[in-house]
Amino acid sequence: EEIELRGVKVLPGFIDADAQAAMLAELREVARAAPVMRPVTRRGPMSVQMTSAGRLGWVADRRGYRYAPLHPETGAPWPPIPDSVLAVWRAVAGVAVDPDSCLVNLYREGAKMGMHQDRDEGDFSYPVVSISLGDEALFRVGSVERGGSTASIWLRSGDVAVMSGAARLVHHGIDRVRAGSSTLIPGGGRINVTLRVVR
Ligand code: MD3
Ligand code: FE
Repeated sequence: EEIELRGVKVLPGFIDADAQAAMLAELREVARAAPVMRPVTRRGPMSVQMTSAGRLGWVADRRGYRYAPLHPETGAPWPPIPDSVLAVWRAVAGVAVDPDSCLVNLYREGAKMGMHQDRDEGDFSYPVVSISLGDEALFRVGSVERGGSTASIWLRSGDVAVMSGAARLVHHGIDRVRAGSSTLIPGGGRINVTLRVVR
């Protein structure tokens, strides 16, 4: 069944266990070609580690953050978006265009992500699609304006979320990850994959 939370559509268990394992194997290849980094923003080092696939990756440093065509440490182009990931976008995004960015967020124990908006993309009429793998995470959604009330939901391995329309610009974050709630990822933790049309 589909759950709607402040306009965010959550599809629980959209990806079955076998497909999750296959996707994880493809993501391991992404991380081999494009090593995960801990972004450092003006607010300091993030607890989430990141890498990307696709034409553009999300990079952060003291100068700010932006989409870039090359991995900042290897200087190489980002690897292609895995087929298993692209298939999820094509099934749920509802647009004819493929994503040009696939951000891979790795949450090891204790990692979280503060409330923010995703507004570094050029056209907010395209959706953002998010895939959760591994440990469960408490996802919080607010509104387009800063502050105000919020609502929360646990995202579990295999869940897919689609943010489109008014929900595309809502504030959101990950409050905490429940360590040991999944055995999918060796060493524990959570991976979130987000797909975007950046242009
Ligand atoms: C709502 N990632 O990468 S996924 C991000 O679990 C990000 O790693 C979180 O926020 C994570 O920017 C949350 C759910 C999500 C992703 C993108 C959104 C919710 C969103 C974009 C707009 C609105
Ligand atoms: Fe976000």
